[in-house]
Amino acid sequence: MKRQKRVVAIHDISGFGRCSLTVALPIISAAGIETSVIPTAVLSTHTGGIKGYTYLDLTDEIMPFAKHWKTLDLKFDGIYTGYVGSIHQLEILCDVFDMLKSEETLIVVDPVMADHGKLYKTFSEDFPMEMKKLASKADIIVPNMTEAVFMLGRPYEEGPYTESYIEDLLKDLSQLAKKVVLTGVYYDEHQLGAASYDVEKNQVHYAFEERIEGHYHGTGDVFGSALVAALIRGLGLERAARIAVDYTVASIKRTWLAGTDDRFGVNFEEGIGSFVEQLNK
Ligand code: PXL
Repeated sequence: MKRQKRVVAIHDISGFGRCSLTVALPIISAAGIETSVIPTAVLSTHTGGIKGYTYLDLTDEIMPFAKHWKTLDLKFDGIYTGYVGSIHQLEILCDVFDMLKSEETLIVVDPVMADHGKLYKTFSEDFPMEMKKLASKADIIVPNMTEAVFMLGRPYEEGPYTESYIEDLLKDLSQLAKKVVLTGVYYDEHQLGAASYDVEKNQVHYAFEERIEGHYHGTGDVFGSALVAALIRGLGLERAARIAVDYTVASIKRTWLAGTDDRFGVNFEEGIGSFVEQLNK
């Protein structure tokens, strides 16, 4: 009998606001993958535009989780990290990767820390260079345009971008990890999507969709979780990125039509069935 795949998602858990673990857990589980979690912090909401959130730091729990799991001899097909609360946590996670990975483990790092040219306000200026160290331990990295340039120490540029700009960025990012999925790519105002690059195949693929106005919180986590689910289900990088873009954009569209506050995350729940159908095709 085929063994069920198992992933560990390492993010914070924000009680309200549909991001990090409240997104990763349902999406990856819906794909039929056993999803374990290491929560890096517990917040009442995410930190993006909502004031007064609570924050319980769980730094001291991360290594004990990993050490306990080591005694259980667990095998992970994937390790997926997102929002990491501090530089100290990044250092711990480098060790956790070494403890939990095996030859078969796919390590996916989404270097969650910035968007639209700005670092999230909880992070200091030296955070991107420390995140770069974690990213360089990954098989696949999933930065947005801001995170990509910040890790490379380059200035942020507003789009629309040119193909040569994007492909140059992908090549530089591939010094960190052999596969790169760059989000927030656009060549004109009507479309938006992801560019993926596999250094071994030397291939760049694009997955574009219609651009929807507004900036919805948590879309990077919907995208990253869908990408991880598709890759662990055995799909190739190009197909996985296409499915993740379609699912994310459909979730944004549904949320936009409903007129929901953009800080409250996107309605990915009502599209989870169609997402799984795409994986099963
Ligand atoms: O979706 C990214 C994210 C995750 N977790 C927390 C955040 C953010 C982005 O702001 O604040 C706590």
